Amino acid sequence: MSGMHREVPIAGCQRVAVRSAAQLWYAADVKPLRYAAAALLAAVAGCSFDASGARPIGAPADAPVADARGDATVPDAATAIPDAGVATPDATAPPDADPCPTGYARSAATGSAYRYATTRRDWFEAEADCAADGFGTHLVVIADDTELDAIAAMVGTTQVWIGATDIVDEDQFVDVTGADLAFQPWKAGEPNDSGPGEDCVELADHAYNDDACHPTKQRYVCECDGIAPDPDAFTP
Ligand SMILES: [Ca+2]
Ligand SMILES: [Ca+2]
Ligand SMILES: [Ca+2]
Repeated sequence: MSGMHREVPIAGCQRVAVRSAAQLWYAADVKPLRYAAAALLAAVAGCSFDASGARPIGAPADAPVADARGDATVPDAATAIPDAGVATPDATAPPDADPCPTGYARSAATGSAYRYATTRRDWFEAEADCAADGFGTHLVVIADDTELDAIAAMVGTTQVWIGATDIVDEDQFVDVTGADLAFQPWKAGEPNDSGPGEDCVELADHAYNDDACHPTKQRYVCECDGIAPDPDAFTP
């Protein structure tokens, strides 16, 4: 919903205004006047009024909706304004609650939160496990040297899967959110797509290597940054 209106609870007097406005819509035979009459009535009664949808907030779902010219149109379920629902802030939630799932530790250096998973999985299993943590979690996407250092400090020299792959388009590396891979600190001679092919990226001692997504099983790092993974980026 747009921010064009201020939502207020629909008190008794406002319900009457909304109902009257809806009746005016149907009674008036000059369409532009319908809009003006409804808006005026709602305003006088203290109702909030959604100018984009031209329906008083709280109006029944079958109340008329005006387009920009003031013509009444058939209500559309996709654009209909929810009836009288007013979001109430949760007064019990602390304002600085970390939105990331339990098990993630936030890095002051990068602003993201991470989970170092020590169960060995193939790349696909690892990405699925990260994504299952919640909205905005995925295999880590390393954006720059600062984040590289943060992850290296976490895993040492242990090889870990990260959220990068060229499985959809050989040699066109993307991250698991679907963006082109912006930061690519490859080891010398990598990526080499060795053997039957290597399409998934691991961090190995501070640099990248492409490795076989499957059946190679190793540890991995998940990141919580609020960005959802895009399966199209890693579905062959
Ligand atoms: Ca990141
Ligand atoms: Ca490859
Ligand atoms: Ca390789």
